[in-house]
Order: sequence, then C-alpha cells, then structure tokens
Amino acid sequence: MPDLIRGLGASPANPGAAPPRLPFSRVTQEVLAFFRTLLPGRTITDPDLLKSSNVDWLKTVEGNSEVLLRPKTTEEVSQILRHCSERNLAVCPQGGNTGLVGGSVPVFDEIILSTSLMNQVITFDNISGILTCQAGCVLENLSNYLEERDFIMPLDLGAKGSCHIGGNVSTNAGGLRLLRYGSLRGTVLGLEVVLADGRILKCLATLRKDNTGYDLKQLFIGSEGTLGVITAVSILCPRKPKAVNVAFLGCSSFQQLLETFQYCRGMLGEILSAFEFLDASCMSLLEKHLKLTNPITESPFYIVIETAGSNATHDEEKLHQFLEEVMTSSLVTDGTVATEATKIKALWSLRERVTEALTHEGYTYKYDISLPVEKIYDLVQDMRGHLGDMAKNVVGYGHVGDGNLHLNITSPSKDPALLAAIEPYVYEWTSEWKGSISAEHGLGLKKRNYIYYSKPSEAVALMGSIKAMLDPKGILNPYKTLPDNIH
Ligand code: FAD
Ligand code: 2HG
Ligand code: ZN
Repeated sequence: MPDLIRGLGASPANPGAAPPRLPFSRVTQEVLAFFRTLLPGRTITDPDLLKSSNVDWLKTVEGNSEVLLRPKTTEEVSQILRHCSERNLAVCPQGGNTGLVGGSVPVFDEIILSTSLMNQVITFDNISGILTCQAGCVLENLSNYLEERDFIMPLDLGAKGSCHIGGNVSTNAGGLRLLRYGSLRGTVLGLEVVLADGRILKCLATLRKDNTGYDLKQLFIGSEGTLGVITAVSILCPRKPKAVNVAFLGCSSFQQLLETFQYCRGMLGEILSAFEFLDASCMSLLEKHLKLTNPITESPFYIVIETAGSNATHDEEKLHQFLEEVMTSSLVTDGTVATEATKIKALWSLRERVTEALTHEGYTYKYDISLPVEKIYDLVQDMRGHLGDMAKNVVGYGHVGDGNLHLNITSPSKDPALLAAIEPYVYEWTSEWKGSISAEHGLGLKKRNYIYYSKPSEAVALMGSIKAMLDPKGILNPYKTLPDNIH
C-alpha cells in the first residue's frame, strides 16, 4: 500500500467514506433571497424536489443539500459562484447525475448547481461538423439533433438518455465509441468555464488546430467539477456512417476472445467502431433481472463488435470474411449479426444494460480499471479466487478495445468485511501491473484517497497546487477527486 494512503488522517479504515465537513458557511435566508431574485422559480428548496438531486444514480451516496439552483445562462452561473465565493459557500456542480463514483451529489450541505436548464444548441457547422452547445444538453438529444443533420456525437454510453455533455466532459467519459473516435481530450475543441470566483473563461474555440499557449481546456476535462463549472462545449462530430453492423459472438475462453480481437483489428481495420465484452455471469443477470434473451448458444464470454462505414456492401463483405475466419478457426463458437436498427439496438442492450441489471442484485462494489488488455480478465479470476464465497457475484465486462475492465462485485447489502477483502487488494493488483484505478469514471468521493495507486505523490501535489490557484477557498465540489491530505 502506498505510504501516502496509509498516512491519510481521515477514515484510514475506509478511505472511500466521507471525511469530516470542512468549515464552509451555511446557507442563510439572506443567501436564499439573493438566489430567489437571481433565479426566480429556479431556486429549489422543497425537500421532496431536492431528494433525487441529493442521491446518486447507484443510491449509495446521499447528501443533505437544502438548495438546488437551476441557472439558464453562463452569466447566472457566474453570479452564483461569485456570491458563493464571497460567502465561503460550497457548491456541487451536477449534470445528469449518472456518475458512478459519488462525485455528482453533495456530501453534506453543498449547494447543488444543476445544468439541467442549460440545454440549448448554440451553433452547428455542417461543413466542419463542429457543434457548440450549452453544458446541460442531454447526450441522446444531441445525438438525435446531429443524426437529423447526417452527423453523430463522437461518444456514446449507456447513460445517454440522462447524462449531460458537460458531465461527460467533466468526467472525460469514455464509453462505447472511444476505440474509433478517440477520447474527449481530442474531440473537445473548446470550453466555456466559470471559475470559482465567478470569472468567465471563454475558451470556446472551434478550431482543429490552436497552439497558442497552454491548452487550458484540458485542465477542466476530467476534473469532475473541482476546478470550474463548464457552461458550454464545442466538439468535433463525425459524419453519420451510412452502414452500421453489429455482431454478437460467443467465445469459450478469454484467450480466444483476445485472439478474435487481433483478427478483428486486422480484418475490419478502419470500419471497426466498437469491441466490447461481457462474461457469462453478466448474461445470467441480464436474463434474470431484465428478462433479456441471449440470442446465441451459452458461452463463457460474449463479444459485441460494431462496424461503421460508408459502403454497406463493402462493410458486410469484410465482416463476413472476418466471421468466417474466426468461426472456422474455432475462436468463436456461435454468433449473430444485425444490420437493421431494432435488432442492432437489442444486441447493444445486452452490453449497455449490464450496469442496470447489477443494481437488482443488492449492493455493488464497482471498479473501473485500465490494464494491458491481455491482463484484464486475470483480475476477475484472481478476485473470484481471493473472495471465495464472500461475494454473491464477481463479474467482468467492458471496453476490450481500450483495455478497460469493469469489475463489479455484488453482495445482498453493504458488507464491510467484503469491502476489506476487496480493497486494497484490487488497487494493489492494478498498481502492480501499472494500470489505472480509474479508467473512465473518475475518482469522485469514493476513490479520491486511492489516487496514489496510479499517480506519483509529486503529480498529486501539483494537482493540489492547481486546485489552490483556481479555487483558493476550495468551494468547488469539496471532498472529491483529490485525496483528503490535499485541500
Ligand atoms: P454527473 O453525474 O451529474 O456528474 C459527474 C461529475 O461531473 C461530478 O463530479 C459533477 O460535479 C461534475 N459535473 C457535472 N456537470 C458539470 C459541469 N457542467 N461543470 C463542471 N462539473 C460538472 N461513463 C463512462 O465513462 N463510460 C461509459 O460507458 C459509461 N456508461 C454508463 C452507463 C450507465 C448505465 C451509467 C449509470 C453510467 C455510465 N457512465 C459511463 C458514468 C456516467 O454516465 C458518466 O460519468 C457521465 O459522463 C456523467 O455525466 P452526467 O451528466 O450524469 O454527470
Ligand atoms: C459501462 O461501460 C459503464 O457500461 C458502466 O462504464 C460500468 O457500471 C459499470 O461498472
Ligand atoms: Zn464503461
């Protein structure tokens, strides 16, 4: 275990638990009066209405905020933050509240600043494919908007119906298309951000190339609301592919799945847009809780391959050659292919809805790990051996193409003994193989104190200096991302 983790003052037995409340001010009647004047009808204090914004998607972290603000404009966000900064009031920025690490909800009484009414497209250039929009646009709405114009968003994830583009950028979400279109660090061209003291940083460039000084937007991508509130995003969008195919395949070992991946990259090349996997335990949960049907023969592993290209005949020909190769060499035991939208959606559900299926099993301990791709399933198998019958389920799924494993461990309810058996074992295992303990979900509240397993102490200290420079009072999303020994 890294020394710095051992040395943490707060909750050494459970580094994911909340630390003590920091000495921020409390919301007073005078503060509420200011907000009600600034945001009439959009300053929510009704406890019933606040309930869902105080609890995370997984229902594992619950805060006690007494006020939810719903600004519509950047200027309003600026005035909110100026007021909070002057009065030392803590703020929790919130998008669609689909985050999985307890970052999007208050820990104590932080004011919730929601982007839900900042949902306007600002411009779309159908020559360059550059979209500029407010941060609260729901990802699926943006996808629909673009599809009508023959373009698509460069990212896609199971939470698309609720998550906001501002939340996606703040977590640097990966998702199902990263293999093809790359990370938001490449596709986001500009951001508008309100800093903790209310200053507005207008870096909403719409240029592919811009080497004028430091690339400040990168600081806010993936900073989980701790350095500023993103109010608008400009993003480069690909053309809508003319032909999409999805194959759902079964493999009898993870080694065969990896070999299939090698063939896939070689034979599908430029048309490959996703290579995802789930194991048999995931499939059982999909069948049991969501009543989804396995379309192929039962297998230890399942693969979802998507191709997206510009010529249906060419793409189908390539896909069929690939399928023939992997089936005749017995790498793949069974499979089905979809070219029609409804069937494509049904096959994708088998991968996208695993997270939802797991919520029906009780409490889920979730790990989002990057590793060399050939190691990713070893962690699942080692964890099964390590936990024996302590856990109800130990399942593995994720983004093979990105070397990103989602290891999920369930128990009927929260179980401290099980948690003590999983952590730090899972982090030590990951660190030993030079992996990342947070591939795409961020650190939030739950993982903040484990940062040292993936980053050297000098890097974490520098992150602390950047935080102190941009948010000297520490009002933005306190208790998140950075460990408790850095404020
Ligand atoms: P929230 O959950 O509201 O917030 C997330 C973090 O960003 C918080 O720290 C919050 O304070 C901060 N934040 C939100 N908006 C802003 C803003 N405008 N300015 C500054 N900070 C802000 N993630 C993946 O990476 N890949 C996946 O494939 C994926 N699939 C998912 C599937 C399901 C079913 C679910 C429930 C979640 C999934 N996630 C995935 C996790 C989650 O959806 C993403 O992290 C998403 O990007 C969060 O967006 P959001 O709008 O819900 O943000
Ligand atoms: C996915 O890829 C998401 O489905 C969620 O990132 C993963 O719930 C999880 O562990
Ligand atoms: Zn994922």
